[in-house]
Order: sequence, then structure tokens, then C-alpha cells
Amino acid sequence: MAGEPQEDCLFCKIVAGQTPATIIRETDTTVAFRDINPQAPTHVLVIPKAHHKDAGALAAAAPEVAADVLREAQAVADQEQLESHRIVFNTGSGAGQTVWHAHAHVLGGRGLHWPPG
Ligand code: DGP
Repeated sequence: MAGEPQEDCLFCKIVAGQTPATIIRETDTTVAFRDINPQAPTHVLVIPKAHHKDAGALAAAAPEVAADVLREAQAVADQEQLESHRIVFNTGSGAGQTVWHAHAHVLGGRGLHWPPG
């Protein structure tokens, strides 16, 4: 069911403390941790604690938590003192989504080109 922890979900396991991660921020509804395969000097993932398969599903089921994720993404950028940054929600395998638990990438610390690849 939407929002319930999924046994086979890597990010649900990070939320539960069953898989280690470098957590830099946590709220009642979100966790922010460093990406294991960073694409920029700062690369942090912000996730809802509840399981939703992607950002659109999260926004539809729990818009207040989607807002929490965005607020925390900005808080990460502030905490990391990023001069500029990019917040990305890859949605669907064609866009590079590989983990089916909604997450915002917060990228910064280097020049970011547009359009992205
Ligand atoms: P995406 O490709 O948009 O679904 O992003 C998934 C990200 O998750 C990707 O950048 C790599 C990261 N990732 C995958 N496995 C782990 C892990 O075990 N720990 C951490 N910290 N990040 C992970």
C-alpha cells in the first residue's frame, strides 16, 4: 500500500536503519543522506520516510510531505553552503531512475550545465 515500508526497498531500509548511510539531516517525515555514487562535490538525496514510488506519486498521495522534501532539499543546499545548486527528481527508467522510492537529488559544488544529459 502507498506509504507503507516495502521489504525489498533500499531506501526504506535506510529509513529503518537496516542499511547504513551518511545521514546529514532528518525530520519527522524526511531523511537526507549522501549519495553513494556522487556526481558532484555535494550530492545528497532527500527522501520521504514513507514509501512512494516516485515524486509524482508522492505529490499525489501526500502533498505536504512532498513540500517537506523540497524544503529539506533547500536546507541541504544552505547547510552545504552551495552558491548554486540543482534539485532533480529522475522519474522513470528512461530518465535514469533506478531506486523506486521517491528521492530528490541535491547537486552542487561545481558548474552545472544545461540542458542536462
Ligand atoms: P536514481 O538513479 O535517480 O534512482 O537515484 C538513485 C541514487 O541512489 C543513485 O544516485 C545512487 C544512489 N544509491 C544507490 N544505492 C545507494 C546506497 O546503498 N546508498 C546510498 N547512499 N546511495 C545509493
